[in-house]
Amino acid sequence: MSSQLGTREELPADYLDELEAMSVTPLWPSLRQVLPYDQPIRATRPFKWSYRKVRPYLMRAGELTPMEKAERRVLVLANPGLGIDSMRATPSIYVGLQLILPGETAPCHRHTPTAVRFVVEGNGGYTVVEGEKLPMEKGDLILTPSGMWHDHGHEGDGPVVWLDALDLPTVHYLEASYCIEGEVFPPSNLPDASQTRYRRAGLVPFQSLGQKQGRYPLCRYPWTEVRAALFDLAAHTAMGEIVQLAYVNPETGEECLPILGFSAQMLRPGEEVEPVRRSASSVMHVIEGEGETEIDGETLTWVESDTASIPTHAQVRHRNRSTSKPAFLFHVDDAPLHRKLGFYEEFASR
Ligand code: GTQ
Repeated sequence: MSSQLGTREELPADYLDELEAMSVTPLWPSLRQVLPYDQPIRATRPFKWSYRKVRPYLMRAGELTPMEKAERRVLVLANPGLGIDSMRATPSIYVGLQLILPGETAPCHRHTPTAVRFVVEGNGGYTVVEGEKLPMEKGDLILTPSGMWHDHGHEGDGPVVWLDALDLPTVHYLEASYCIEGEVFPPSNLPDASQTRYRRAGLVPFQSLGQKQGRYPLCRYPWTEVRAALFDLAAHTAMGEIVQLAYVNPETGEECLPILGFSAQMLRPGEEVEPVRRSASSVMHVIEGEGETEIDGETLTWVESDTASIPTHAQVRHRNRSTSKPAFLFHVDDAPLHRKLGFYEEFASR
């Protein structure tokens, strides 16, 4: 380790002024801010948003702001450690709760950021991605990859709410975030690809081997199937070992999307698990159940539909508080980006 580094105060004022006039700055006084020892400096706080608390304000937004004035009626879950205006739950993950009321439509657009939706409550919502109509039932994961036209609608009764997760912070940071408005695609009458082309793991349409689709092949992952698959995995996994399934591209087996990754985890009644400490940041959303998550020594308690931020490099422990019912968590992380950038890491427990 190098010895104590020099500070700005040790430098002559005229020297610093002349550097600044040239838009030049010395590195060494700030070096440890950008290259700290052993672990990154993390502004992101372990933080939980209670759905019970936020929901009334989302419903109020439904009264205060018509869809024409919102385009997307969303309350953004902004991590207090990152500054509420930066609209980030973690350095790379944007999440918001979107409300759509019966009969409403959210206009068709496409944008450079990639979005996914995870349905929180209500029936009858749908997203159309370039003509493919994707039903949105509680727990379903719906993908709208970068550049694909999409609009939302609601044909049922009562409010429909979903959690949006976007890679917006990274795309915006790159000064590459923008959106184009378009005409609504006429939805096809066909069921979505999760019900037709990709019914089971390990099976893909034969023709797809010869000619990959230009577009992302599967934009809906129904919760009923993910939940059943978690039960089957749990039946053959020792207690205390992690029961978690990653959502992947059925044609390549790789992560669905370039920046953010998605997975679903089951905690059996009374179970406590400690996932491996990882370099990636994440957001967890409670699909079902009640419990608590300890993040770097801070305990967040949670119930159904709550959402929480987990900083990079955090030590995490999840506990299902119920001794009779399973709990299910949906996770969004930025591991795909870390892997692409070559610095994804998992650490042995301390
Ligand atoms: O539904 O397309 O939360 O464009 C933020 C930006 C949702 C959407 C958000 C968006 C959308």
